[in-house]
Amino acid sequence: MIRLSTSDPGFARDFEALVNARRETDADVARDVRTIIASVRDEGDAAVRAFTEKFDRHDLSETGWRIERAECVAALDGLAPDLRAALDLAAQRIAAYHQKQRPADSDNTDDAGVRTGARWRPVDAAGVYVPGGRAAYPSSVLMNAIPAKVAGVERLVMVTPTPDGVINPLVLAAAELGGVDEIWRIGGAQAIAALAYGTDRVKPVDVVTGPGNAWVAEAKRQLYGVVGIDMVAGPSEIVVVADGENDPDWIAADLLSQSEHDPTSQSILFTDDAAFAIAVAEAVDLQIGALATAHVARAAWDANGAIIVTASLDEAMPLVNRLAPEHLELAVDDPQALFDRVRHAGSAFLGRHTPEAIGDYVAGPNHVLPTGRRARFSSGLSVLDFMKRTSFLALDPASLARIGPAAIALATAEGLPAHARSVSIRLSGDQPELKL
Ligand code: HSO
Ligand code: ZN
Repeated sequence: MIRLSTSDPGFARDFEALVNARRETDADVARDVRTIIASVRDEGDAAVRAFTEKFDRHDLSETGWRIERAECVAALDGLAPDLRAALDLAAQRIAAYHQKQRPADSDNTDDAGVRTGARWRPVDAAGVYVPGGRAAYPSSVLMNAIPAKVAGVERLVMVTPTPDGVINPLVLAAAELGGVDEIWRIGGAQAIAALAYGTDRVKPVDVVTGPGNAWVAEAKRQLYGVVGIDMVAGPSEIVVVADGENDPDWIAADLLSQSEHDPTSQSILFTDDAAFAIAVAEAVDLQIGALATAHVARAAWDANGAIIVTASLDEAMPLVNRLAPEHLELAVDDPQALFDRVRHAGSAFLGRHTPEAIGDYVAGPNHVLPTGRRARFSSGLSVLDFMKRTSFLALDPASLARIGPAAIALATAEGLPAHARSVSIRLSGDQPELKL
């Protein structure tokens, strides 16, 4: 963890180093991923099966390629009642929030008599990637699947690796609640390639969403264009802006909630109270050892954690905007005043009683959010990621006569006479001669 203060002489340089620190894996996976994608494109299921055997250590022809619906229903029915109730609450609240994101179509006729508008429709098929191992989160299944279903996607496909053949029943239960239509026991870059190109077994989809490891992220990046993607996600991060009136234990817990995700996660505290900064650092050290995830949280906090003391919380806000964090907590009495100054953040958590973790699970907004300063130009996963817009226009003789001459002028200036002619041929009056 580094401690900085805006009053330090070298602050500007140190802060820029923090902003620019690369936490995403440096492993050169691009070449391996390119090979995997090419094999799946050329050899289809045979390649997917071979990569699954190599990376996940099971033979799909023995374990089966798909997980049947009955298995998901059984997983859901088998949940402990309190966990079932929690998952139900999460699903309901996520669905309610995302329902309000459904975009409105538009249809207007302007002063020139031209009718213009836009119509939104869902993609036909979407694929959701769900990691295996440590990051196999049922909450993420809901966060990806529910917006797709709210958008109206008819075929929602989930892919998830089952290393050594082991399936996570919580993920299956969440898939059932989220309305997933098809599940394949495949993962890694080979699963993304199968979804993008399609194989004999796995029919292609139009959009792939969901978090994954470096191979999955790279496969999404390389296949973007063949298929739509939500974003390229990096390690989790949180910025907490807190005054000295907070309980240091609460704020320490919030910082650790993201540090425990991954050794590359980042947690940063801004405070205007130097004594509080020390109290939080001590509270983190006390709490960290008691976590079952201590090894991950400690690695992340040691390598990427930061506590930054500012002269005022106002002074912190431009620094927060520079970081454009995935999650931003504003732990003060009047969070709205600070929030009004936030320009870049994936999701903001307002007030002392809004821990980030409540948004990870049950509040309603999506927890798939831009990381690595991508909140400068992008937003969390939404219903719109599963929809696209068709614009439309309709003219009649009068409106074409009003705006057509300008199109002819521009077409002529661009040296595109057929464009000009397709307009002029419809206008009454003199037609330019077609010289053949
Ligand atoms: N905080 C993570 C999402 C998550 N947290 C899932 C717990 N489970 C996204 O940044
Ligand atoms: Zn989380």
